[in-house]
Amino acid sequence: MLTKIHHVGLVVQNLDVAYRFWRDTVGLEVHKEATVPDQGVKAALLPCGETEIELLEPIDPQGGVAKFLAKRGEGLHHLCFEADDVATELSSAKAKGLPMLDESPRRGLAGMIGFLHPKASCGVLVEFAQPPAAAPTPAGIEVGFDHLAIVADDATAATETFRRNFGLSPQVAHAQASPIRMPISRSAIHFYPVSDAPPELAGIRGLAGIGLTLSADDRLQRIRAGAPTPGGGSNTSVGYATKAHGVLLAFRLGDVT
Ligand code: CMX
Repeated sequence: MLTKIHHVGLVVQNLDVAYRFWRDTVGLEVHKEATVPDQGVKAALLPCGETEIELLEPIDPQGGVAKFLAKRGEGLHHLCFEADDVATELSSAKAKGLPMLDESPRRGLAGMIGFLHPKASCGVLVEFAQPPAAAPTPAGIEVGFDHLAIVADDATAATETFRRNFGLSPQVAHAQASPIRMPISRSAIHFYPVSDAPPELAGIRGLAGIGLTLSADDRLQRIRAGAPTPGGGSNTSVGYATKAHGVLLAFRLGDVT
């Protein structure tokens, strides 16, 4: 079973530079940092509510992450679901005929992991991870993970793919609306059709942005001061108003869980 979004992977040029935004401005803590030679990265996990932000700095110029950075620049790279049994999830994906990158689990920063090919999920690179032990959400966190935004030519077809592949269901009230919201645990994936995506997400296909919940307005002001505001958005509950390290961010003030 897939239980939640374990992390969202972001490619950055340099971890130490990225920490200035994600740790020092947003206020996340670096929970783990390690070099993962077989993935060609130095990587860090920063808890954000019950999810984590994974920063990936390429260390192997021939690796997939280095190629991604060269072609697309810094930005959202993959979505990782937590699995209670990663081997079972990989076998089940294989049995469904999905294109696989890993047919059996291997060790990664987040525990035992395995990847599906992006072709399996509307161009979105998806990982499953089984962490070593169910880690409780750290206390005192002031920033939560609200949602991940995906833009697809046909958002309804994309949600059907995510239903088939990962067992997610659209929230009933959102099934005919835009975005279509597919909840998982305490967060959600929002699917926008290209024809009705917010202007900030125009021209993007696949992973498009993330929404964070902040417990205090002064943190929002700090983030705004620390990163440019492409759309000039001023509303705290709507709009991908800040872009940092290639990632469009939306904010909502509320309780962080
Ligand atoms: N999301 C979606 N598509 C991606 C992608 C990504 N993150 N990275 C590459 N692609 C696409 C490319 O755009 C390209 O598409 P087209 O053929 O339509 O142009 C295609 O995949 C091939 O890209 P490439 O640059 O030639 O790269 P490779 O085929 O060598 O590798 C991939 C791509 C996804 C197979 C490889 O990166 C991979 O095996 N990834 C899984 C492992 C991984 O990403 N590890 C890093 C994170 C580790 C961790 O979380 O611990």
